[in-house]
Amino acid sequence: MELNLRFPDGFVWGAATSSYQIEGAAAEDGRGPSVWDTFSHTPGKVRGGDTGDVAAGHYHLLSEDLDLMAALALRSYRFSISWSRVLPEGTGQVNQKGLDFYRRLVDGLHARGIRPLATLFHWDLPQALQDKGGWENRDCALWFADYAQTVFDALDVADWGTINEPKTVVEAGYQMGVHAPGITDPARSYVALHHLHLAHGLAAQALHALHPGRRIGPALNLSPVYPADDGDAAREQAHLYDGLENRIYLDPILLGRYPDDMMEWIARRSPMPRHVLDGDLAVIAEPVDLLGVQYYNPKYVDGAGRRVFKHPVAQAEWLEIHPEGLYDILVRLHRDYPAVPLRITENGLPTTDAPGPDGRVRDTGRIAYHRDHLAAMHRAMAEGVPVEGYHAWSLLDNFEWAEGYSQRFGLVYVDFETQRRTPKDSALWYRDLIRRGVLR
Ligand code: GBH
Repeated sequence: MELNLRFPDGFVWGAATSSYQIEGAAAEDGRGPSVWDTFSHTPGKVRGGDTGDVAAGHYHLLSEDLDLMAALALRSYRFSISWSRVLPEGTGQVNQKGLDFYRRLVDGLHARGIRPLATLFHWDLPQALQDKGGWENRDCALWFADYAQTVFDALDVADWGTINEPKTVVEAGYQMGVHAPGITDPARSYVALHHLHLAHGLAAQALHALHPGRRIGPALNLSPVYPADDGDAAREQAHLYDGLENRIYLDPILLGRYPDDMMEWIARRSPMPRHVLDGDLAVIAEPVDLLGVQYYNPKYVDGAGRRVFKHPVAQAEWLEIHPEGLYDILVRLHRDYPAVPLRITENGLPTTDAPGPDGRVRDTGRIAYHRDHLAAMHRAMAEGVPVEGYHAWSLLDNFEWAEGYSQRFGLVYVDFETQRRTPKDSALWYRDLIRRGVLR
């Protein structure tokens, strides 16, 4: 069925990546190790023993990848900066070669008329800082603000993202231990959360002080939480889980406070409340200029607080497919929080499609996924939700963290033996959508 949904002129169509997932060149040109180098080289942590040592080779294929973005008609490219490429020790001496790589990237984007959206932190903390306690150390927020100032001054970028998905750092990095730094301690996880929030706020303050007119915001992965049935118990559990999934990330930044029910819940499990010092929330609530929303899946919880699945699941078993969840989250953001331009900074699907004999990658499932989510997003926009752009995750197949190279989220297929890039059918579909401005 034809949808015929028109998007506003100037809608920011983009794609997203992150440094450790695509760059490779892990030990080249002075880059220092990050927690993900340590983690991926620890046996048993990543499927198949995969690492980001080479990844999609983007560090060496920069100009080819820039041309690819232009060929796909992208108007925006969301990438992240490897902190330890710029500051190998995390603080102190700047590595000019590392900074130059991002200068070439940004210049190359401007030359092609593609807007950069630079993320400061997509999980690859310098190992030297982890050795000093990482995000559990309050100083980490100050180290982050110093690093942020270095790249703010060096790069001609108007739009900035602070911390990618603090929830994933908290849950995967500090509770389940399936991401770096591999900790399994809820008590410590919420201390890290507070310092991630503080880091965000300090960087936002620094940008506003040093470069008025530029914009900055977080990139939060949000999931609408629905009760799995009509009972009171499920409704109560859904409210609790909404706190853990969404409100503890949104409220401090957008409302200047941790939710009361969540602070009680956290206080029973973590010393975190003692780490919230006078004045911290004013820093964390530095007004943001844009809010990055990353949407993949909803959550349903039953009366016992168990997760229940109600929709088809992708190759990634956590990724329950429910496009209406994007509509729900957008409408809720517009209702519950002060107005701020929204950017979908990630949304995407892994598929197993590979080039056929004719070289084509027929990833019809990915096309359907993006189409359905864009239709849901368009419906929210038609009701007044200010969404200014959408970034598909991801431009390229890449290192999918603990899943290694076994899950491919790219619009572009990457042969990890040859580093050859092949735009999938979804990439060509997306290019045509961008050119036309109408979702069919
Ligand atoms: C995003 O995370 C990331 O920003 C991006 O780097 C990543 O490649 C992309 O999505 C696709 O995954 O939930 O127990 O299975 C999305 C949220 C949180 C989903 C961690 C996978 C793994 C632990 N992710 N989760 S589990």
